[in-house]
Order: sequence, then structure tokens, then C-alpha cells
Amino acid sequence: MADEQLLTVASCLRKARRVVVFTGAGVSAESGVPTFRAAANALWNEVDVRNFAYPDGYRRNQPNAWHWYSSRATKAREVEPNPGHYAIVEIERHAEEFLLVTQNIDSLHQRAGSKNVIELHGNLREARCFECNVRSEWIADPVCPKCGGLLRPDVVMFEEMLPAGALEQARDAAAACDLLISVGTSNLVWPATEVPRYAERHGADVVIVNPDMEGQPWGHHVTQLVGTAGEILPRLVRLAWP
Ligand code: BJW
Repeated sequence: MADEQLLTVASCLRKARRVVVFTGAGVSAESGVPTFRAAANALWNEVDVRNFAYPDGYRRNQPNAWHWYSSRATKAREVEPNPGHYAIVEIERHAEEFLLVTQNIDSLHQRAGSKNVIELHGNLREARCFECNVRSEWIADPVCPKCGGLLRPDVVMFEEMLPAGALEQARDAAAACDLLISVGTSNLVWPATEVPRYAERHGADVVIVNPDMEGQPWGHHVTQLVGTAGEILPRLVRLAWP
């Protein structure tokens, strides 16, 4: 990727008062967490999404679905944040106002040191009861210790609503920001995909960081930095604040 393009974005980043970073699974790929779509090891190539990430399918597919999420929770704890996650922490440190809006459920941003984070799709830190909603640790069987109901991951499955207030807060920040950097997401899943749209509609600069721009629902009016998060973001930070 041309250094000149990176320099232009770095200058924009340095000058921006309000910055939003919007992330997806690709930012954790270099930590060894699989993405959902496209890649050979993508999760939806390995399992039928209907039997795992839809509430009805999850209920029907027990205890397989519980064990699948449980092993993903274990994996998320075992891997480490990568230079892409740490570069986002640096952006937060320098920006006057900053919000990280993530679709990721692996907590790697927080483990890297990100502070102001909205998790649009929940997290894998704990399980939650379908029936009584009480949170619990990941345990051997998906039985709620409180009421005996079915346990599930505390994530947003398809056809479920996002956590109360999370989308609104993300949209407000996007509408008010000077610069939104979208990193490692196919930008396909609604309503999360509204977040960069809000920024664009309200006149912010929008920058996409992704090694594969094919299929991105954007025209050429947004800046595309082609490359991985772990490669591009640290370079961007070094150029913005040498
Ligand atoms: C790198 C990289 C590197 C690789 N560096 N980059 C038709 C049209 C429009 C909408 C809909 C529709 N049909 C249904 C809907 C609604 C639906 C939806 O959007 N579906 C789409 C698939 C079209 N949305 C919902 O259902 C939402 N709820 C809702 O709508 O409620 C209202 C309702 C009620 C009743 C009935 C109907 C509607 C909820 C969506 C929740 C999504 N949850 C998931 C699963 C979480 C649990 C789990 O993990 O199992 O969240 S889906 C999955 O996708 C996960 C992710 O957060 C989300 C986004 O994926 P992401 O992060 O973009 O990953 P990938 O794999 O897609 O992309 C990775 C990218 O990284 C790629 O671009 C790579 O190139 C790149 N990359 N390496 C940088 N090193």
C-alpha cells in the first residue's frame, strides 16, 4: 500500500478531535481467532449457522451448541491480543474523544487495554440463562445453577436485539465523529453496519482497513487501506504520532 495514502490518513487521524474505531472479527484473526465468513477456516464454513447462532437452532442443538461456544470461550482466553489491538489502544490514548465499537465477543480489545468500548454483539466472558437471564460461569453442562433453565452464551444471535442502548450510543458517536476507521469487518451484518454509515452520512472521513476489499459495501469515496490490522494500524499510529 502506498505510503502517501497512509500518510494522508495519519494526518487526518492526528487532526481528528473525535475518533470512532469500528471493529470486526478480522482484527482478531492475527491472534488466531477464526473469522465468520470467506476464509477457509471461517466459522460458518465449519458449522451450520442455523444450528448455533439462531436461538431456536441453539435450543434444538444441545448440548453441541453449548460445547461449541464453550470451546470458543476457552480459545478466546488462551490467545493474546495482537499489534492491531494495541495500535487501537494507542489511538485511544492520543485522541481527544474516542469510542471503540466492536462486534467482537472475544474481549481481546479490553485485554489489550482499550477502555471506552461498546460490545454490540455481547461477549463470551460469561454465560446467561435463557429463562431467568442470570449470568453464570462457563460450566460443564448448560443448566442454569439458579433455575435449571438452559444456559447460553451472553452474545447476540441472529434475530435477537442488540444490548439496550449500545447501538444508539454507537450511532451517536459515529454521527458526531470526525473520523471513523472500520477494521476487519465484512460490514454485512445489520444493524451494526449502520454505524459506519452514520459516520459517512454525517460527513466524517471513513477509512476501511481490510486485506480483502472485495464485497465491501462501499464505493471508492471511502479510503481503503488494503492490508491486515496488525500490519496497517501500527504503521498508521507511528506516522500519526512519531
Ligand atoms: C481482516 C484480517 C486481518 C481477515 N486484518 N481484516 C437480509 C438483509 C439485511 C439484514 C438481514 C437480512 N436477513 C437477516 C437480516 C438481519 C441479520 C443480518 O444482518 N444478517 C446478515 C447476515 C445479512 N441481523 C440480525 O439478525 C441482528 N438482529 C436483528 O436484526 O434483530 C431484529 C430481528 C428480529 C427478529 C427477526 C429478524 C430480525 C443480529 C445480528 C447478530 C450477529 N451475531 C453474530 C454472531 C455472534 C455469536 C457468535 O459469535 O456465534 O456476530 S453473526 C457474526 O457476524 C458475528 C459478528 O460479530 C458479525 C460480523 O462479522 P464480521 O466481524 O464482519 O466478520 P466476517 O467474518 O464477516 O468478516 C471478517 C473480515 O475481516 C473480512 O472482511 C476479512 O477480509 C477481514 N480480515 N483477516 C483485517 N488480519
